[in-house]
Amino acid sequence: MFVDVAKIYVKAGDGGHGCVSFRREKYVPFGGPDGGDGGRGGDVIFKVDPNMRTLLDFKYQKKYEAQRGENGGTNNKFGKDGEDLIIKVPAGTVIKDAESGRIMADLVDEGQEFVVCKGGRGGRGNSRFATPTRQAPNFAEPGMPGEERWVTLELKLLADVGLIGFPNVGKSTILSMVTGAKPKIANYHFTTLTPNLGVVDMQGIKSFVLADIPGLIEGAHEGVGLGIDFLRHVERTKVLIHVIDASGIEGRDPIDDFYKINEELKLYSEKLSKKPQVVVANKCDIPGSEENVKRLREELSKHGIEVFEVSAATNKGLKEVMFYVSNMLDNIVEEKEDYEVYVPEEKRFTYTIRRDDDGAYVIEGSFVDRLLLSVNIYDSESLKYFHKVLEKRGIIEELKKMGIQDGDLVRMNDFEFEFVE
Ligand SMILES: Nc1nc2c(ncn2[C@@H]2O[C@H](COP(=O)(O)OP(=O)(O)OP(=O)(O)O)[C@@H](O)[C@H]2O)c(=O)[nH]1
Ligand SMILES: [Mg+2]
Repeated sequence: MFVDVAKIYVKAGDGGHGCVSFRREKYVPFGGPDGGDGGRGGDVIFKVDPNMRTLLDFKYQKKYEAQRGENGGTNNKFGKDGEDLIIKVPAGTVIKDAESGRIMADLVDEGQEFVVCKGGRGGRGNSRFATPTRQAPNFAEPGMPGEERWVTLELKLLADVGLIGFPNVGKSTILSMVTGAKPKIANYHFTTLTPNLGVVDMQGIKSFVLADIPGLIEGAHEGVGLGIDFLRHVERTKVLIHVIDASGIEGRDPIDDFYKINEELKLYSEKLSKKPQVVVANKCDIPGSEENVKRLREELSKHGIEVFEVSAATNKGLKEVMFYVSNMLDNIVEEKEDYEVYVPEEKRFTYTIRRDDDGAYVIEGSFVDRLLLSVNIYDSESLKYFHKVLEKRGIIEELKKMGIQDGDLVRMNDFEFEFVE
């Protein structure tokens, strides 16, 4: 099965929590703090695997989570870092942030890697909070959560040249004649259901990759026929070989065919419709095609498009096409992909302050959630540290600006306290 789009959930590992612990030694009644730091959570990383051809794996597994960091231990033992999770993808996979639809990475080269979610930092253990005046800190930091997001994966085949045209015009026949690929060929429409790739390797030319996609028909951009889904796979090509049935055996006019397909291309993507084209007038072994080739030549010379007289079935005229195309490839300057890489803001800890109906100052947000995890409200040292963090973050200052007075109530989730200057 050929799968070329997928939406998956990825989450990096959370950091391990710092540990609260005190040394216990024989004959030492009051040991110092010895709680170790938590380990870092593992990252989620995409990596190009040259053996993969489709995104089929992602049809079955949709959730990917890296390992969390271990919690810190007693005796200043560090928690082990979580292992990174490496997700293999085929070359040509575009990674998008599902929420914004923006491109985060385009993985093209063998072995190329991209960190899509960073693991959370481990929390510091209580031994790190010991100071000359705070010899027995009864609190530690919790680990930071790992980043998480939904991403869409889109496979865009890596081919230099694409074969396009109506169904049954002989695209797959051409691929089978000039490359080692063995696509299905038959005398009916939509024989080809998924893209095929082959390498054109002839003496005297630089080899290139040729892609054959399912046939297009009028209304393709609206999803008629196999729709335009497969046009994605010729987006990276540099040249299009537009195959036209010159025999007119199916009752269509070859010149009409040319314009109709180009109209569909344009409706799908302006960029695609501007790619250089070469026209292959195929099935020239069928009587009556000569006249059509002449008309095609006349018409397309207006657009500066070369028309080749071909009989793919008997392998006539194909070599000339491949030489011509290869020459075109040599002369096309590689254009830079013109998208902007989207780097989502790292999840920072945020908070807001507002007044409640009862006059209390309410502080809420992820910063508060995390801070409260590290507070031991039964421990005065811990509360002092807590107060210090509020001060450092500028929250006390902000409260004062809002007009807070001694004795006013401050509420953070379930935790309330009276403000004292
Ligand atoms: N007479 C003649 N028949 C040809 C020629 N090239 C291809 N055919 C026949 O045309 C039919 C369609 O060929 P395919 O290569 O499957 O066409 P396609 O464009 O890939 O078709 P779809 O995959 O359906 O879009 C087959 O029966 C081929 O044998 C040719 O040069 N001359
Ligand atoms: Mg085909």
